[in-house]
Amino acid sequence: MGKKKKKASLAIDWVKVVELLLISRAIDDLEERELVPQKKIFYQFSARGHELVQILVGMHLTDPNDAASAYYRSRPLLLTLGLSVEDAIASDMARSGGYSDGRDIGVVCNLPGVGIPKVLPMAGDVGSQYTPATGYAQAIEHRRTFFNDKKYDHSISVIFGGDGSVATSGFWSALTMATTLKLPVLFIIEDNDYGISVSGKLQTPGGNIAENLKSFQNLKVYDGDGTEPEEALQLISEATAYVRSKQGPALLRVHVPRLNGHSFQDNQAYKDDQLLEAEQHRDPLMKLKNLLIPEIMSTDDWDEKVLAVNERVRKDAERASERDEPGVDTLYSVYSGQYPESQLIGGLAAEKITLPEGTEEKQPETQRINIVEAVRRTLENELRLNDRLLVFGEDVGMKGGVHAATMGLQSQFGGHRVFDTSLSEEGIIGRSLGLAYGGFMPVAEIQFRKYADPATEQLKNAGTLRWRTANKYAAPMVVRMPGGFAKCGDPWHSESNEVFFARMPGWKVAYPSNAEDAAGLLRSAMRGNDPVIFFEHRNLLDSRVARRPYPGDNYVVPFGKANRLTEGSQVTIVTWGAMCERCEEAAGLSPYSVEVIDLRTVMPWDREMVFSSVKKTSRCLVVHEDMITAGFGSEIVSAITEELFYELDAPVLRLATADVPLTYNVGLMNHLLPDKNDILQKVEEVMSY
Ligand SMILES: Cc1ncc(C[n+]2csc(CCOP(=O)(O)OP(=O)(O)O)c2C)c(N)n1
Repeated sequence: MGKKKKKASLAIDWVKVVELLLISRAIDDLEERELVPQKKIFYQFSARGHELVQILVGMHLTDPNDAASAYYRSRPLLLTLGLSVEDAIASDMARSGGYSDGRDIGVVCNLPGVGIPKVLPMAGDVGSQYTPATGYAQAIEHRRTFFNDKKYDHSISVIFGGDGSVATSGFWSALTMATTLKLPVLFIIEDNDYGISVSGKLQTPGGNIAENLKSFQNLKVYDGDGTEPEEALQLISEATAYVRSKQGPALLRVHVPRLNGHSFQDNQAYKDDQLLEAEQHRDPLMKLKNLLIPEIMSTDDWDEKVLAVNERVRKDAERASERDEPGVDTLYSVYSGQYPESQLIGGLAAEKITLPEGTEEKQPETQRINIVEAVRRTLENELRLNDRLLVFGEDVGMKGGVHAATMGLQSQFGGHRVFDTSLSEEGIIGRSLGLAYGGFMPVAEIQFRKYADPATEQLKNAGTLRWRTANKYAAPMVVRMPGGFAKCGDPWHSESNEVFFARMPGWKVAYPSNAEDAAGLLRSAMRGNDPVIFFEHRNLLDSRVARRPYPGDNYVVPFGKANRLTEGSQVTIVTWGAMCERCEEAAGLSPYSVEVIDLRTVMPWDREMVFSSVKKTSRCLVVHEDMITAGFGSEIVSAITEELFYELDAPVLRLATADVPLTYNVGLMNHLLPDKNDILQKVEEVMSY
């Protein structure tokens, strides 16, 4: 018996490794040979060639609070961490249960371990796995350092990706976060030289990310062959031990072959025969067999195992196919209150932490404050109330934010509660997801609404998270963002475009028009269990008209509850944000009796109040600042027309900005924005029918 083999046999349960690898192969075989051709499965990605590394990593995730962020080729990892074969196949067949209860494709995985290592919810976008998993590492770090929580003392976050994924902005954003903050993250790059058909040399110069990152500060780099059992084990043991020892992040690149097409449909015509054959010679299953036979297993043992595994997988597949079709009970449910129970992982609710509900009764102070101060005071109050609440973003720390809404909070609560981030919006929102998974309430600032664009992928995924994991995971968070016109406009700082978020399932959207509502809505959002976009209109931040007395430390404004600004009987104006002031002024000057409704939240919006007002007036005008085409006003007009057609005496009209951005030139900007004269004219028009 070779010396090397003895060492390997002592270090890990190789029989278990074999068993898991055979199970993974048997599932791939069954799916490819039968279930896909029979059209029982539509998406099939084989893990052949990648399994050994994933299984060995899975066996090193031993801490109850470890987390892994997986990939569509990660089934061997999930099987190692406890996924049942039946669940794996049921997910692929879109049957009930599984990862998503039939909502998502069967390779987009998650495994919500509570008190055991978990697999964070994957998303279909390559590269999107990196920043949430790094945010989870920040949660680990925060818990052990500032809560002195011993349960997280040795926990780590592990992220899997392919050679193609190292070109994504998510990868670089996460790498920056992990290395600047020295977080307990292990990046594992399963490098099979191809991203579908594209060479790894187009993803990073020379094709080897480990080589290129050797001089990256605060990053320990490992590189080796992911098909050689002992070498892979050595690398994985060292890399996981390094990250567990709190020395900082590490990156492990393992070279593996992809022993099949990218997915079932891919025939690999872009690889020549020589390469295809050479890849088969690197099969880790064969290398494992050579290592274990005869020292640890006999050939008969091996063959018996193969038969037993195939038999078991076939039985589990039958059970999976006998499972019910998923039900429709919660098919439309995207918010927390729409499910009978709280999510298993994410935010305070999953940890059974409850905050006071708050009250709609005001306890107003005498002095009027502006929106900036209302936001600052509310953040301050909630930071005091809830030690899981974290405030972060670009410049929110010592500077107090470019709009001064976090002024003084860092010195009061410390740099661990109120902190600056690197300049990556994808990082800010991805981190928020990870922090939420780790049991925190993230309150992120995006400096200007337009600069949320780079975070779109993470924002969308945060919104659909609850739905696509069938309420297993959720990421409640608040994302504050100033937008809209100010003393001048421009295409970058003045965008409103709230409709974009209103169309992202799972998000609630607040757009306060005054300081009192800002305090109440922000508090509602921070004590809630859903993700919220919180607009802070630039022109209202310090405006005289938006000032109100601070309504008290427990004051909340529920979402979906509009505010009637003026009572009227002849025409209803529905509006929100900075247009409220203009509509109210126009109502005062109008010869007609005008009812102005401030929606306060556009998602959800108060259909009840709007409909009852329009029933009374029979005429309606919707006014908003955002561009007119497909703006949120279109939704309101459609809803009123559908519901109240026979009650209307005139078509429901819209007044909004034309379909161009606002301008730097003040005269041009004012020309574009609806003003009180435009509103009066439009009221006249709606009354003229
Ligand atoms: C943002 C995004 N762009 C494109 C795709 C389509 N796509 C899916 S997998 C893939 C290749 C990824 O290659 P790699 O990271 O090397 O992983 P491998 O498949 O080789 O394991 C592409 C382009 C995607 N899912 N997401």
